[in-house]
Amino acid sequence: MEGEGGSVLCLFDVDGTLTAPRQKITPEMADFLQALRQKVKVGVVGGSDFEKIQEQLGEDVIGKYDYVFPENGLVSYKDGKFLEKQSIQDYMGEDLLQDLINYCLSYIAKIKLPRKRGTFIEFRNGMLNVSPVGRSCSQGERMEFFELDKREQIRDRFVADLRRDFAGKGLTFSIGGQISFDVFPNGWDKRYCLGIVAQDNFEKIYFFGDKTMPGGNDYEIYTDPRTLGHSVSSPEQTREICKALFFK
Ligand code: M1P
Repeated sequence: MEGEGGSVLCLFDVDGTLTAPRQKITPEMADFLQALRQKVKVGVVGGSDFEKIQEQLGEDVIGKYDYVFPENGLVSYKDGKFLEKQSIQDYMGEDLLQDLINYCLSYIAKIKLPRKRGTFIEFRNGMLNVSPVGRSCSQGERMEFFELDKREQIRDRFVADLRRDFAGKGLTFSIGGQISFDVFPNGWDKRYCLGIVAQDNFEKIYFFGDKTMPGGNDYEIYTDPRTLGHSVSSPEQTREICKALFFK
């Protein structure tokens, strides 16, 4: 409960909002969220898959938060229990899926980068995650690609070409992290989790995220009329805003 009034849910993005990108949550932030849970329900909604969210938020992540939504909520947990998951292959069909995978692999094969590693496409339940450098890069290689990408817009150009060549196929291309972008059916962005929490009839749903600009993977849920959106630039700012909202 918030103050004296109605039922409240706070939904948090993970990377850049609760943690530094792809890093573990700090003990201070983890403790703060448990204190917040005494006042409101707390959920996390990340673009990453369950394993990465678990690495970042802790082994017992589903026991620590009221809702855990990996992959934008295409996989869902509530009160420590698995709820449901989607299947991108069932939804898209093998034909379109393979056209997309083949396109991405050919595109990546034609880019010369300072370094390439492995896992260029990660196949998840509700999305494909595509990384030109490869997800198995080290932290140093990740930062090297991220800096290069800022200068040369490698992902922006890749995504622009995909949007042009897959126009009308019902797909969304979303840049949420540092070395990759996500591809999923239209509507399978972070708003997807709002459909799941709707059954719990919250009076207010706050959302906190850092990629809230158009094209960012928090944009849709941040601007959705069902949420009270807050744009943050660091975990520290997330904590300060929550303190002002819920601990006064
Ligand atoms: O949560 C934001 C993004 O985090 C990762 O991105 P990257 O590895 O590029 O930094 C990925 O898990 C991505 O799917 C996710 O959107």
